[in-house]
Amino acid sequence: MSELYPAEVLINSATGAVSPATGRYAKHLSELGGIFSNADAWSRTIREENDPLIYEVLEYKQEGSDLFFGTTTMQPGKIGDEFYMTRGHFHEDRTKGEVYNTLSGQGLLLLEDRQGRSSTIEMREGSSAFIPPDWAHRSINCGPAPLVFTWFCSVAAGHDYGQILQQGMRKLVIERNGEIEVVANPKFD
Ligand code: PAN
Ligand code: ZN
Repeated sequence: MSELYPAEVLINSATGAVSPATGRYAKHLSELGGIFSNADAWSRTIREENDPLIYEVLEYKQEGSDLFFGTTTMQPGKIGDEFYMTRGHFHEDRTKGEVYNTLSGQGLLLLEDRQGRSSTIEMREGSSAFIPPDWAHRSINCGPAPLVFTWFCSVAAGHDYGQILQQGMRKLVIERNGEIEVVANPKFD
């Protein structure tokens, strides 16, 4: 096993920049096919807005560590009446949970277990969310500015995207008459 060493990592609350970062990826709208209910609005936005950036993930991980952490920075926007969101996933290892801490912006963390129970936790500056093992989680930017949060997780957790990608989640977060609403996903009726 390689040797682990103490490290200071700087995180910018407004931009989500992680310094030093050991990994990063970005998700543009064209890479998020099937997660938004309105497929026409999805393809129109890709065309008209030139495939906008939806979110970026930066991480800090030491080789051989059991823990790692990083940031997710989500842009504001909507596809039809649904706010920009992450893919959402269960962890591959069903015994591993996670912690999110919101640094700036406002959103909702949507959670769901395998029995179909749903929960939402508000994401706002200073709020931390405990994600229990085996609860799927998706973050949603419901505000006008970027939503920036840190996450802390076990390296062994892994990501299982399959079920959420195929079935969606039981709740949708939409804007209706200027209000943020959590509504039942008609796909589950
Ligand atoms: C987060 C998420 C990140 C992007 O680091 O992976 O916010 O969301 P998706 O992975 O659902 O696209 C996390 O929960 N890691 O376990
Ligand atoms: Zn996770």
